[in-house]
Amino acid sequence: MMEWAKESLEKLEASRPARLDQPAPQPDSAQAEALLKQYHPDYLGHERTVGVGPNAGKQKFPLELAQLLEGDSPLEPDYLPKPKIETDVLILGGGGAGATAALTLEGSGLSVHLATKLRLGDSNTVMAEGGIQSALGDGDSPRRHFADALVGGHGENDPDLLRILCEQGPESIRWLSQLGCLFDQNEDGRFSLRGGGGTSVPRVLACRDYTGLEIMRVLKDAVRLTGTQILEEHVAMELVDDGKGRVTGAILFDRNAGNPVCVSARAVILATGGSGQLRLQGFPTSNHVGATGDGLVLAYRQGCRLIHLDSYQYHPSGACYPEALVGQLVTEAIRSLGAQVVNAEGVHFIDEMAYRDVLAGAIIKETAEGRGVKTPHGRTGIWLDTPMIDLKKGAGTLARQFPGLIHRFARYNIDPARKPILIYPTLHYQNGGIRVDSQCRTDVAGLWACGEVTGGLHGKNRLMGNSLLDITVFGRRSAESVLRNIPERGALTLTHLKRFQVEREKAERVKKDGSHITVSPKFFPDASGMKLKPVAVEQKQETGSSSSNFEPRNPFNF
Ligand code: MEZ
Repeated sequence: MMEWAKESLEKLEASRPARLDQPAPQPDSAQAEALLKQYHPDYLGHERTVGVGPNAGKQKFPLELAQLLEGDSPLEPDYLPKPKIETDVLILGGGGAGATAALTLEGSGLSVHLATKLRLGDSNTVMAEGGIQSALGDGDSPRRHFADALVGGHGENDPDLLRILCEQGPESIRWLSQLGCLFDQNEDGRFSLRGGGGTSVPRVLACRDYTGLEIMRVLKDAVRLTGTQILEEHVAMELVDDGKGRVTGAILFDRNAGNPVCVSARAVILATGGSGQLRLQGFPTSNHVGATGDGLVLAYRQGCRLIHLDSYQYHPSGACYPEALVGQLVTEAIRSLGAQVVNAEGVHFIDEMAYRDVLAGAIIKETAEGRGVKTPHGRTGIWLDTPMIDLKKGAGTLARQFPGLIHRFARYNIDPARKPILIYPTLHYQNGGIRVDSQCRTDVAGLWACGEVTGGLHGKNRLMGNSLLDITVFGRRSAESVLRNIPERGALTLTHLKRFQVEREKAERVKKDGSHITVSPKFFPDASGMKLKPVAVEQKQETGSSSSNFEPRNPFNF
C-alpha cells in the first residue's frame, strides 16, 4: 500500500511516538501573515476589477469570476418574457437555505415555487461533513461565538449579520431537531460538542461526518410535504424586472422539456449557493457539481453589489490521493480530534487547528519548498496522520466518529485508521457574495438572498460549522422578511440586460477588447460535460477555460 511513499511513511512512523505528546508549533501573527501573503491563493494577484456593474473599478474578483460577471446573458435583451407560471414567492436553489425558506413560508397563504437546476437537495449542504456551530455548551454564549467568528473572519464580518447568526444558533438547533435531525449525543443525553479551528470552547454539533447530509435529508423530506411546487432540473437563466429596478420573477430553462419557462413572482429568494466549481486557479474543489456561482452573476446584472469576493476558503484538508478522491473533503473534525499535519520528513510543522487560511498557506508552503509527498499522478500533498486519533483516543475511535471517511477510502483499499492519508488544500467555500441587510434584502427591490450566495457574514475566513448555521438562520430570516414586505406583482421585462449591455459597451476594457466576453452564468462545470440545450447558449459558450494540472482526470477518458 502506497509503496511509492514508503520512505516518507517510515519517517512519519518513526517520528510518531515523539509527536504524540508534543505541542504543535503555533504561528505567531507575523508568521501567519507571511504565510497568507506568500502562499494563500487569495493573495497571489490572480484577480482583477471588472469594467461593468455596481462594483465596476472598485473591488477585485478572481479572474474566473470576473469574466462571468462581465458576461453575456444566454438571452437576448429584447426577448419578451411571457409568464408560464405565476407564484407569490420564487425560491431559486434547492439546497439547505432554499429548502429552509420554503418550509418557513408554509402556512403563510402565499404560493411558493422552488426551482433547482439539479434535484432538490443537490447542493453544498450535503457535502458539509464536520458540523454546525451553536453556543450550547457549558461556559459558551452567543457573545463568545460572535467573538470567535469575528477574529476568524479577520474582523471583516458584518456585525449585525454575525450577531443574528450567533443569537439564533440555539433556536436553530431546536428547529432542526424538531424536524428530525439526529445530532450526536453523549451518553448523558446532551448534545456532543466538538471543537473547531478558532472555537474557544467546544461548540460544533455533528452527525458523525455526514452532518450536512443528515440536515438536508430532513429538510428535503419536510419540504416535499408542503404545498411548495418543486421545479427540479430547472436552471435559472436570468432574473426579470419590472423595468423600474424591481425584480419580478425569473426565466428558467426546463432541462427535460428543453425550453425556457418564465415565472412571474412577487418576491424572489436567491439561494443558489457557492462557486467552488469555478475551480479558481485550477484548484480541486470539495463542492457539489452545481456550485458554479450562478446567483452571483444573475444578481450582479440586476444591480446588486457584491462583497468580499476576493476571499475564498481553501479547506486545508482536501484529499490528494487516491486520484478518484482528489479535492474531496477530509473534515476538520478529524484534525480537531488529534490527527496531525506532517511533512514528507516526518515533521509536525504547524498546529492543525490554526485558522483554515493560515493552515492552507502553510501546507502550500511545505509542498512548494520540497517537503511534500509526490503521488504517482504528479500531485504533491502532506500527511494527515489519522492513526494518531486511535492512539490518542482509543482503538476504534476514528471508525466510530468518521464512518464516511472510512467508507470512502476503503473503496481504494486505504484504511485511515492504520495509515495516514495525503491532503492538499481544496476550494471549499465562497466567503463573500451578494451584499444583504439584516433582513436578507439585496440592493434590488423584490430580491432577497440567503446562504452561501451572500457575503459579509463570515468576513474573510469562515469558521467550521458556521455555514450550516448560516443556511438555517438566514433561510428562515429571508422568508420571514418576504412575508412582512411582499410587493405586488409587476411587469416582466429584461430591461436590466439592455442597461448592462450599454454600460459594458462604454467600459474601457470592453472597448479595447471584447473578445473575453463569455456567456454567463456558467451553469455546469466544464468537466461535467453537462450543458443547457438551447442553440443560442451553445454557440456562445467558450470552451476549455482552464487546464491546469490540478484539474481532476476526466473519468470518461479510458
Ligand atoms: O463548515 C465547514 O466547512 C465544515 C464543517 C467542514 C469540515 O471540515 O467538515
